[in-house]
Amino acid sequence: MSDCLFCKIVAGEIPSSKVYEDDVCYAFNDIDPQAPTHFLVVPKAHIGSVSEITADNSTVVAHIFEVIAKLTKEKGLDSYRVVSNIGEQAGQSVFHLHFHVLSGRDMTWPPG
Ligand code: DGP
Repeated sequence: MSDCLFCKIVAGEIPSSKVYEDDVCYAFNDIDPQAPTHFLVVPKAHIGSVSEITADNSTVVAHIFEVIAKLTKEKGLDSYRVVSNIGEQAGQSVFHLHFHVLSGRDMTWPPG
């Protein structure tokens, strides 16, 4: 999508601090980190949110979770949180599917 912030980051049109990249997904550090480690993993192809996942595109999500498991192992993170906000009331501000990976501090439940 031409007006999507994360599509522009994936395309390299907006700079980002890259954590990982392959043919399917791109991971980069969050601009406003909420924990000592806070990166985002996004599909390269535009999907608006979890609510747009279907049988046709769900393999991308399985792949992203494999990547999260790999990256967190590589970083030595054995406790972390994976979050995806869906819709404005839940806190979604960028409407391109993304998974927050947060680690390095005590976390509370339920989230605010
Ligand atoms: P959410 O609110 O769940 O949609 O998360 C969007 C996240 O994206 C938020 O934690 C801040 C981050 N973010 C917004 N704009 C940029 C940007 O230009 N660069 C980077 N690296 N992160 C961004």
